[in-house]
Amino acid sequence: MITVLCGGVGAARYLAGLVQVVDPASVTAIVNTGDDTWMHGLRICPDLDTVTYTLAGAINQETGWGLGGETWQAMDTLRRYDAGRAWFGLGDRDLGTHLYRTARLAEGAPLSAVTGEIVSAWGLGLRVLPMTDDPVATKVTVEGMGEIGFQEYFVREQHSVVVQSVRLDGIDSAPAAAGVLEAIAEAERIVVAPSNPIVSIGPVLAVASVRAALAARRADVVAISPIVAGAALKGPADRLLVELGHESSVVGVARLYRDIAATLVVDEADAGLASAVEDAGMTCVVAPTVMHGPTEAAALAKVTLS
Ligand code: FO1
Repeated sequence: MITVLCGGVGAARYLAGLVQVVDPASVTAIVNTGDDTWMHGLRICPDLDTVTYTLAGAINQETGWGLGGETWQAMDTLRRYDAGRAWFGLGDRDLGTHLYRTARLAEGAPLSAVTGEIVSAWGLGLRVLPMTDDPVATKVTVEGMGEIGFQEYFVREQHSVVVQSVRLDGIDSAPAAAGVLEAIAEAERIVVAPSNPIVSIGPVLAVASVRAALAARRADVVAISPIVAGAALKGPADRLLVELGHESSVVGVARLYRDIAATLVVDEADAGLASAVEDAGMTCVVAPTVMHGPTEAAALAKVTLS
């Protein structure tokens, strides 16, 4: 069994490679839910949906979120009533997922059960679990604005504002979702996907029982650096690291992960920092980590399993 800690796009690409080289039934993805939000009255779980849609081959390839072949008629109607609400786009096809999830949660089903239903309806063989069934909300304190929700920071402000701190509302009392701790305890290999260490992997590691379970398996945990040559391939991870006092480099990533992971996979572009990663307390493996497509993703998956 292989267990993967996941954020959104980078994790989804890694998983798409992994299921080419191992039986999908042996894979459990534990996914960040700190990005989750209420929008237009619906419960939105962006990272869970990005993982699901990517593995189903249904993701919008251009954006990395939502479904391909989208139309936007519902948003046009919403804009007619109040254009100010339309900064967060829900496509007509994607809406079905949020309607279903919101209805099932209102019926009392836990998020992990609803996620299982959605994943199986898309015909996927792997197990996808939210890190917790409790609502956890990533909040960002931004220069000149105070504290705002994660999607307000990421989408409305296009993450072009200066972040002073990040708070995970609800994390202190959040238990791991059913199956999460077992998936960590029983896996032969645990992989930390190349996702944002602060706002994607950070919330997963901040679930106290998850962190303790990982620390107990440290020798078998392999992380992939989402920082290549000092920069994030996608999103604001590099700026966020610096704004919050970390180093935007594979060494900065190693310092964040060294307590829960023994090994860090870094890109060939960072081969020169391998000894600094080792000095920071992690075994360093140098390999191509940039996933241009399925071939590179499968090759990276093999590296993390070897
Ligand atoms: N990202 C955007 O940049 N603009 C959007 O309007 C937007 C809508 C959206 C709807 C559903 C969903 O699952 C994701 C969506 N995202 C959107 C992506 C999302 O905000 C972020 O990529 C993640 O939260 C960061 O991992």
